[in-house]
Amino acid sequence: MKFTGFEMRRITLPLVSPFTTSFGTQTERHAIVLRAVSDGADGWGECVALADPVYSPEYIEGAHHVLSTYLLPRLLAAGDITAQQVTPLLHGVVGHRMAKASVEMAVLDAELRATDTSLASYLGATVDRVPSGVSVGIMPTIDDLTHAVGSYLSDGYQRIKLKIKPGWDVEPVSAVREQFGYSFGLQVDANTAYTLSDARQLKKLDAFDLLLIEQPLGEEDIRQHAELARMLDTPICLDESIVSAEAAADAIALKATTVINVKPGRVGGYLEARRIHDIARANGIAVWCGGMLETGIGRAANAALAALPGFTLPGDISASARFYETDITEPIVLEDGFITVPRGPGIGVTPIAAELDRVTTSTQWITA
Ligand code: SMG
Ligand code: MG
Repeated sequence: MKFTGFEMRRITLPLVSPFTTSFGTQTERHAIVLRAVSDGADGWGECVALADPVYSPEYIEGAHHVLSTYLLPRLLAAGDITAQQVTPLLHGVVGHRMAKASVEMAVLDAELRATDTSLASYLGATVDRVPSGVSVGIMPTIDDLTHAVGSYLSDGYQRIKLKIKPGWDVEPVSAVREQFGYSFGLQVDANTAYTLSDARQLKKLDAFDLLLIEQPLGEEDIRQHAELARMLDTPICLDESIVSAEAAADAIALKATTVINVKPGRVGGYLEARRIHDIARANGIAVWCGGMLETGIGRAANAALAALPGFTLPGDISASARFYETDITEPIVLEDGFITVPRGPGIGVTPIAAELDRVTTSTQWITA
């Protein structure tokens, strides 16, 4: 396809409640919505970089800059392209995977819409709905936490993930198990907040039959994760560390991870995400789809990815309402604990013009 331009919108969506992780509290989601305009259909992409470089080196202002200055001009200069060519074309720019992922997503969506194919069937989805999990932030008190967990369980969420950090780990997990029992999947996510010297504390989590502990140590601590994995019964799941299929293959080979959180943004796009799924599956490693507080655009696309056969654990793909009062697409909804895999052309959802306008804080066009 030949792309004539990209519309980049900066958007701000208020969260229904503050979301606290080991690296800070968010009260609104800042994102970039990208529209690829072509000689065929238009395509939509979303950049999942956070406002600040606290989860990974990328942040929204930087993503905007690299998109407008480097990535989109290179793509527009390339002429006729396919989605498969986006990553190789942008290879000369180092890093910036979340920014690159948004470009590939918009191009892929346009391509699939033009051929009336859904992202789900293009990727190789084998199910029509995916089990839904919810990520629960660090709360001011244990009471606040159990109240939130109780309400998500009554919504029907099949799995609960608790954010943890030093000082907020064994106590919240124990309180949730005590109050709600063992009949649902429970896991924790530290977002790199620990070091190997915390192994004894983390070992205490073994008592609560957790599905996994996500990214306890630093992004680059692959060997130390392997050491920790030998000490714990709870499976280690890497998130931040897995930035590519190569990183996934290495972490698996080094036994640093027995489960992988796949996030398309973190790894540079849905095609790389599928590669990680394939590598993990070939190695008997379970994967699940992570979340970055996506709008309906990313949420719909993540549901398509999570429908691949290696995604054997519930993902962080919750309903739009978990974070947003009003989404920019038709809301993604929870039905009996599942999210329906969109089967329309491309990502299967389109932003509602008035809603998108309402949350847009600035718009920039990059043209050929
Ligand atoms: O989209 O449901 C979601 C958020 C899931 O906890 C979530 N994401 O490390 O996995 C993770 C975090 C990254 C974003 S925290 C602001
Ligand atoms: Mg995580």
